Amino acid sequence: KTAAEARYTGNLREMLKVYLVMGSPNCGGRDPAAVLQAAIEGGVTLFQFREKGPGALQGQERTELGNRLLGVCRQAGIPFIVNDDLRLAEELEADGIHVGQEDLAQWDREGLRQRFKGRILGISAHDPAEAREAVRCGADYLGAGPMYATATKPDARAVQGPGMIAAMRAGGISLPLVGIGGITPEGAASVLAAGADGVAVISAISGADDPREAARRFSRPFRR
Ligand code: TZP
Ligand code: MG
Repeated sequence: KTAAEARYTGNLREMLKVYLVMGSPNCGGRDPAAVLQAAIEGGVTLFQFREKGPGALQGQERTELGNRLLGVCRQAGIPFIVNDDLRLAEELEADGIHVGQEDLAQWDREGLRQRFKGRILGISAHDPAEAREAVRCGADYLGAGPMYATATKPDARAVQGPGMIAAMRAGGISLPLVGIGGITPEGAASVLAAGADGVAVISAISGADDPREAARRFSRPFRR
């Protein structure tokens, strides 16, 4: 078993509860490692490094930041997933990869799954047909969105709402699943009620004045 396999064959549904997605452009000039650390203290259960958008780091700087954030995750015992960049995921020995439908189109199904064998494979889906396709690709979990209006991803598809998750569940999609897009602590309840295992969040945590408290608010529904 690889280190990633040994560590993260755990319960993916549990890990997906409060899923922080971010990169340096989302942290308002603060050190992303400090933002991540605070968010984990507040209850983040999984992290995705998504270094995208205006001002995103490239090349060596991007790799170095990834490595630092990986270190924070390892220290805290939460999985570290890379968005889109398969080579970066391999270079960093990330615990998984998350790809969109556009990225998926570049790969034959078996190729992508084989390449990340033993690691977490997340795939975005915008409707039940895309969800079924993601399942055929061997996805371990789905990201469904956008739940609500978002300013973070300018090329996001039309808002689907929590109803899309209910439609996926009704259509027989039983895979671990998170909602994404414009989710606030208030908006999270409907996403979970629709059948999501958790919520994936960028701005409501990484852009918050107090990322620890923001993460805490997202993790509250899961405490008992
Ligand atoms: N995919 C669909 S919406 C979105 C992504 C990456 C952006 C989510 O960001 P925020 O700030 O939580 O709306
Ligand atoms: Mg993508």
